[in-house]
Amino acid sequence: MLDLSYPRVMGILNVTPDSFSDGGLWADLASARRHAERMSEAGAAIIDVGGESTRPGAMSVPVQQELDRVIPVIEAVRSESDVLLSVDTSKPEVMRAAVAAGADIVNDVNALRAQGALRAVVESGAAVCLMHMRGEPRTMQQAPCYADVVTEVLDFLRQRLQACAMVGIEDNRLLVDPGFGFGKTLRHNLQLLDGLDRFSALAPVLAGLSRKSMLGELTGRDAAGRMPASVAVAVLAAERGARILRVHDVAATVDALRIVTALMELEADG
Ligand code: 9MG
Repeated sequence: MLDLSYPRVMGILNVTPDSFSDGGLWADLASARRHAERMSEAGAAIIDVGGESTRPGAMSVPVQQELDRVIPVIEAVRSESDVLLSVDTSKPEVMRAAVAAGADIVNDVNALRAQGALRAVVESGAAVCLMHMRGEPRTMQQAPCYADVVTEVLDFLRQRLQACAMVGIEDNRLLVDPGFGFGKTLRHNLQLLDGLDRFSALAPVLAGLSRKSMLGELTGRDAAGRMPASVAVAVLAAERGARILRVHDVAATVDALRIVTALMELEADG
């Protein structure tokens, strides 16, 4: 459904009161719609709608609350635009309702490990992004430890791809994501970025680094001041093969990725 021969941008639309960077900004329907429209006009190929924060320390919300947050937004954006929509959720009930409301992709930070999640995706016909997370958001940053983070994350994603294949989710519906910041230290995140090119052998790679705390650790800036570092790291990820960049700052990232794309086209021309 999307040409991934060059890197594309996924714009973040959190309809939550407590996300780490934009919590509360787009919580009412009118501002969520406007923000989706602006991101789409700025060149986002996908809008990722989330109704539960996955920041470190975040608590899970009840299914009905998540449904009440995301479904009206998905219905509204779908009724006025053809932009691809993904739903950021780990709950099978939300996956099913979101796809029925017009979502095209399930973006699951839990890689379809919840009971019933694999079935919900097979039956919905949606594409899916399988992300690696060690632990759960509430506790994941408590002393994460790996012998070899790249190999362990690759092994995990390989197993989740196999689980998808076994229930009949076709390869062309699958994306993988190493899960920057999800149960990883700064060093783990840098090792994953450095080794990102190894993930493309599994499936097209989605990378989410935008405004994350690793960038705060490196630059000393708060979330609002991390745009330049976010754009830089999106370019580095794209150069290492990432095909979808999940970002807050759509216009700046689209501009930067045009340069990566132009270089890719130059190389392809010989
Ligand atoms: C929901 N969400 C927050 N961070 C993310 C990331 O890095 N990747 C994906 N796929 N989803 C994310």
